[in-house]
Parts: sequence; structure tokens; C-alpha cells
Amino acid sequence: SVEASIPEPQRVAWTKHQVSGFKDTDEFEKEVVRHVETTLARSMFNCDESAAYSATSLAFRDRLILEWNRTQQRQTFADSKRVYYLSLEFLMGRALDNAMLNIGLKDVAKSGLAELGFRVEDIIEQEHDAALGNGGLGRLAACFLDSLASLNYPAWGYGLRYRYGIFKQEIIDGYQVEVPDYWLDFNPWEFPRFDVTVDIQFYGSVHKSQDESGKTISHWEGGETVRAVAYDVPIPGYATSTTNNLRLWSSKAASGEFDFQKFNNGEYESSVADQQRAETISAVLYPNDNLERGKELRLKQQYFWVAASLYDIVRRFKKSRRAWSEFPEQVAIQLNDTHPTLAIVELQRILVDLEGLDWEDAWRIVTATFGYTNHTVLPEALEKWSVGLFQHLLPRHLQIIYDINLFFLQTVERKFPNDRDLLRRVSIIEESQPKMVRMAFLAIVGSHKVNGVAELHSDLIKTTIFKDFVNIFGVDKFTNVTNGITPRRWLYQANPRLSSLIESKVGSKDFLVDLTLLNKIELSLNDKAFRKEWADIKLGNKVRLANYIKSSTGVVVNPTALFDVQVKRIHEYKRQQLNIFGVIHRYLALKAQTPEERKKAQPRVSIFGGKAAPGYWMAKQIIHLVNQVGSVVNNDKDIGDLLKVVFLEDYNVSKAEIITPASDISEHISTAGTEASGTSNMKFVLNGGLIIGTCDGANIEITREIGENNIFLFGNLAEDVEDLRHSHTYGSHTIDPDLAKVFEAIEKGTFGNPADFASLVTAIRDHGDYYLVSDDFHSYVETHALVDEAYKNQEEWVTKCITSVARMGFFSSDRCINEYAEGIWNIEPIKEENQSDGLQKG
Ligand code: F58
Repeated sequence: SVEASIPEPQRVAWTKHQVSGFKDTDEFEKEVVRHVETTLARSMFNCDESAAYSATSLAFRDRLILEWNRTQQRQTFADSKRVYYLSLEFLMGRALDNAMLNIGLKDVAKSGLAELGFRVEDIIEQEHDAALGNGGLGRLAACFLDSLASLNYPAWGYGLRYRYGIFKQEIIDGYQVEVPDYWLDFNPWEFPRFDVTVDIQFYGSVHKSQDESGKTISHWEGGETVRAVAYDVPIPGYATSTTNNLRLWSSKAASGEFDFQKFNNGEYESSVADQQRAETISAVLYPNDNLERGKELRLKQQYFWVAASLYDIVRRFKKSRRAWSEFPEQVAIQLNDTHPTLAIVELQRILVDLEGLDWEDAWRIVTATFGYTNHTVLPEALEKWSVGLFQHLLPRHLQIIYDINLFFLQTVERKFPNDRDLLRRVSIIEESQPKMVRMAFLAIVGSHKVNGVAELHSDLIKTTIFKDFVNIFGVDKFTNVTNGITPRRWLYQANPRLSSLIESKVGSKDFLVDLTLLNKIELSLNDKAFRKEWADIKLGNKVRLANYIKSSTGVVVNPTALFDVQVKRIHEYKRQQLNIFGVIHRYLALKAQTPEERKKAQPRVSIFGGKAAPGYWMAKQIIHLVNQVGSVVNNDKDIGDLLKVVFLEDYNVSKAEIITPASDISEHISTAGTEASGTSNMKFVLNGGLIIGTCDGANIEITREIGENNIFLFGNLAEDVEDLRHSHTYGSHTIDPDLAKVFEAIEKGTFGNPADFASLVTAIRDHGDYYLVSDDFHSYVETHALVDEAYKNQEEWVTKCITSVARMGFFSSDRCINEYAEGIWNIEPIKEENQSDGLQKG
């Protein structure tokens, strides 16, 4: 056993002093006071909320570390297959509340903090979000980590430790302004591992030599070296002792502080500059959502992170002294989008150049190891890198890519002789000017499974962008794993009252580990007290959001109005423009009514939130228009409470936790076929909100699960989009008459200078309306009228909400992770001995 490796007397000493975590209020308080007085060097006389947050976090961190060490020992001892989840983004949000709830000690913390003079809610609010992601893709990775730990899978996340996460958004005069997000001032959730470093090479050149047997060996030499330093973030599972690891790499100069030789030669500035250049690699998250821009620093980030992670993975494998052929039985690596695709090339390089394996043997290992998840069909988001940039930055990798491509095209040629156009279409190297490396194709060729993230999306990639690859590799290589969300954060943490109401009907907290148990609440559909409490909780959540809206925007909204929410990254394909045009249409309609008629209208609050990529002009115009409409509508005496329009600044994970539970209806209205899945749609329904949406992404599966009477679907179908676009360009393109009136109002200056919004209008009217805003406008407006009607019958509405929540079990990320584990990774959970299934604590 592990223990036997330590001699008896030492073992006795170590175990005698074994640290154990706090278990009750008293022990918790003792830990907090100790951290305040020693770690923070303060006292009860100057312990403010920020210091109390720090000490509380440190107390919880200490506890996590103990479980984390034990988990690592257990997983090492079990020596079974692990999965490594490679993602450039992990949008974690806050850690303290999550740690308290997952460990099951929030009540202890609450009473302990109260005795020390603090409210646990205020302390939680002190934490800065860990915002190392853009949107859905990054948040999905975070939900996956929660599920992997909660299900006791031996799993590691690997990412980059950006010094600046996604920018903070300020709204100034209605415009988005980006402010840097420096979040590392005090971060108790990370452990620097200064002993875990990897030196990463860039640039240089390749030389060939021959070994004794005459085999050619490639040597990648020269160039620049940057050091990767590991920072570990513990990931506590819910109601289990399993605490997994997220390892984030930080870059620094390989020569240490700075180059002493240069320093001594009086080149102080340039020695510091080298250091800064190295640190630049992990300095900042690229803030684009569904857009790839092909910047050298981005490719550098990718290789830096991939090479460090693979070195770490291979080092761990080598400790087991197994044959290389067993690598895929010990290691599964999942590529979260194409960003880590270089890992395929890097592993092939390690095996062939450094370990001396034959190409074919190495390639068998590589392809058996990797799986690739695609998150988009948008052409502008598909990664491509110019061959020239590759040649410069990673010369040996480019050679390997050419070889992978050569062997791949040879097999294609054998299977489909004389189809030159097919070879051109599927080549990893695009024969354009300049030549480009197509990363998605490389990811497909180098993986054993490729998955989309919702059924429609997985079907679409098979019939459109990856169609040829289905013919080449067979359809079984392509699969679907519909996304999911963690019910711990998105129900238990974000909506504690609804969670405990559900608990009272399910009979336990087991629905948090088996979300299908939610179906039990359908039995209480006619229980009057339950329904009353349900409605009450929603109102309470809306009051909380109304207070937040007041304090952040100054706008007073009526909590009994219908709250209509669209919060997500701003993008033309997500169609916030459709939403705001719909709001304008509503405003014009109300204005045209008599005061008598207006009395019948359903009061609404339209709530928007989300960041625009800094260089995305159209998205920024949309934000500006929303704010302008808000300032007109919110101050119109004719309108009063009938319509309010607010834009919430700086939408992020912790704000989502306030907004999601407070929605009556939320908007998931992407042009059909463009949103791969969406995950906030799941969060809103799970929190007892209904949704209005297009037949796109996971909306379709949500409909199947909850029933079509419980969702408001509208708009054209994915299969018709292409023809519609074609008709815009080559047929006659008439704008919907109601939308034309909206444009008229904008162009009259109703919402300020029309020039500010000109391109939003012309994109639709004059430039082909690529996202089909006009085609869907009528159906959208009509469906909103149905929403108003339905909301007036509150009893019916509550029935819809309860029924929907009861049927949302499928969308747990636990289900999703189990599908990956079985269908793609082939891994098994490792539980602590004598740990029973289900809830152990909490
Ligand atoms: C999102 N992709 C999809 N990409 O748009 C969404 O439908 C899906 O639910 C989610 O992934 C999870 O599968 C997404 O968020 C990015 O933000 C990338 C960031 C890096 C540049 C390219 C886009």
C-alpha cells in the first residue's frame, strides 16, 4: 500500500499529527480566527467583510486540500484510466458558496460567521468571479468539472491561468466600455506549484539525423524557451469526498527573474523585456465569442498550454512503467473545441521524435487517446492558421501535420480513387492564398470520436461541414452528447428556496445527484399550498432582481410585471436585435392605444445583458440601441409600468445566479441552425421560467422533454434557412411591414441619432438579412402575444412551470458526463471505500 512505503516510526509521527478539517461551528470559528490573526495579520478590531471573506475561504480551502490530497492518492493507487479535459476556458464564477454547499458545511459557516458578526450572504458577495471564459463553452467546462468530481471520476482539467479574465463591461452613455479584469490580487483557491514546471520551446528549426539502424530522427532545435508553472485549483464534488484538480499554467521567463548575463552587460531594459514577453503568453483571455482571428499570440497560448499539459500527462503515465501501447488504456484526452488540437501533433511528436516509436504505432496510440467536441457550425468560428505562421512558430509540428495529412489523403485516395475534388475538400491543408491549416479537420483525423453538443447540431455537422468525413471514416465516429448543466450551482446554489421546496416533495436532496427525481414534483401539481409557495418563491426572486436593477441602473421595475430576459453574449446570430425590434414594436403599439385600451396590456420588463467582443461593431450597436430604447421608454409617462427596458451591465456567472431564478420568460431566439446547443435555456427552465425560442440547438430537446405546450416556439426551421437566404439575394426581398414601421421609428430619430443604428437596419433591409430577422419577425411578435395571454392566467402559467421543471432531469451535466465516460472515454468512477451511493453529507 502507499503507507507501507514510509518507515514505521515516521509513519507514527505523521499520523499522530494528521490534520483533519473543521466539522462544527466551533471548529470553523477557530479556523477563521486563526486565519484572521495569523495569515492575514489582523484582529477582531479590524476584520472587515473582505478580511472575513479571506479567512472563511482559507478555512474552506484548507479543508478542500485535505480531501484533494486523499483523492489524488486514491486515484494514483487505483491506477486506472483518467480523463484529461483540455479547455482554453473555464468560466468558474465564485468558489466559496459552491465549496460550502458541495462539502455540506454552509450551515456551519452561516452560524459561525453570525457569531463572529457577519452574514454569510455578504461574505459570499465579496468574492471576485473567476472569469476565465467567454460564454457557453467556458461555462460548460466548469459544469463538467463539477459533475466529474461529483460522480467520482478520475479527471483533470487543464487550462491557462490568465492574469486578466474576460473584461469587465461598463455601460457609459449607453455604450459598452471594456475595463481589464485583474482578478489575482487575492485568490485563495489556487495553489502555486513552483516545483511543477515545464519548459516550452518555440521557433527554431528542425535538423535530421540517422540512428544506428538508419532510421531518420528529427531534432527541433534553437528558438526561444518559456517556462510553464502549474497553479492548481481544487474542485470539490457534491456530497462526496472526491476533490479533483484543475491545473492552470502560468507563463514566465525560463531564465528565472531576468537574464543575468544581459543584466550584467548593462542591458537591464531588454532583460526585463524578455521576461515580460514570456509573461505575455498567459496574460489575457481572448475576448471573442464565436470568432477566430488568427493572431500569433493566440497560437502561442495554445501550444504553450497543450505542450505543458501533455508533458504532465506523459510524466504521470511513465511513472506506471507501462508499455506505450497501453497509453490509451490509461489516458483519455478530450479536446474542448479545436483550441487544443495541437495536442494531437504534440503527442505524435513525443512518441516519434523523443520516444522513438514507429509512425504507425504512435498514430494508433494518438487516435485512440483523443476525442474532439465541436461547438459551432459558424464558418467564422472555425479555426485556421496560416502555414507561414506555423512554419515560423512550430516548424517541427508543421512537418508532422504535413505527414498526417499525407497519410490521411493516401487512405482517402485508396477508398475513393480518382476523386480529386474530395481530396481538395478534406485536406488538412487548405490550398488557399496563403495556405491554411484547418484545425477542425486535423482534430477529426486525430481523434477516435467527434461529438456535437445537441441533437440538431450533431446532425448538422454530419450533413454539412464534416459530411465528407462521415463518408471517409463511417458514421460511427460521429456522435452526439447533448450538453447539460450542474444542478448544484444552477438550482441548489442559485435558487435555495426552490431547491428546498423541491426537496420537501422529493423527500430528500437526492435530486441533486439524480436530477430525474424531479419528476416526483409533478405529483404535487394540484397541491394548493405547494403551488402557492412555488409562485411566492418566483415573486421573491423577482423582488431580489428588481432591487438589483434599481441599485445598478436606477430604473424602478414592478416585480409583478412579466420579466422577459435575454442574457448571453451579444451576437447577430443570437439575435438580440430581433428582441429589441420586438420591444420597439410593442412600444409603438402601446403608444397608438388609448389609455383605456392600455389598461388591458400585460406589463413587461425587458431585461438584456451580455458582453460584445471589443471589435464587434454590430454587437456594440445593439447594446447602444437597447440602452437608447430604455431611456426613451422608461421615461415615457404614457407607458409607465407597462414596459420597462433595462440593460444589465457586466453579465457574468454570479449575476446569472441572481437573474436566472427571476425570469418568467427568457429568449433563446437564434436563427435556426446557428446555436449549437445553448445551455442557459436549460438553466432558465430548471428555475421555473418558461422560454420563447426557435427550433434550434437544445431548445428542440427541451421541447421534447417538457412538452410543446410548455414552450413558446416560433420562426423558420433550420432546413429552410438556406433557401430563404438564397431568396433574399436572388429573389425579391420584402421587409415585414411591422418591422418596417420599427425601422421608420428608428430613422425618425425616436431613439436618438438614427445614424448610430444605421448598420443594424441596413444589414436587414439592404444587405441580405443573413440572420432572417425579417422572415421571423411576424411569428416572433405573434408568439409574444401568446406569452402575454398565457401569463394572464397565472394558474395555467404555474402549471406549465412546475410541469417543465419536473421534466428537466435529462439536462443535468451528470447525465452528459456519464455519456462521455461510457461512450467516449471508457472510464470508471473511483469511490472512497465505504462511501455509499448518493448523499453522504450535507
Ligand atoms: C458555445 N460556443 C455555443 N464558443 O455557441 C453554444 O451553443 C453551446 O451551448 C456552448 O458552446 C457549449 O457547447 C462558445 O461559447 C466560444 O465562445 C469560442 C471561444 C473561443 C473562440 C471561438 C468561440
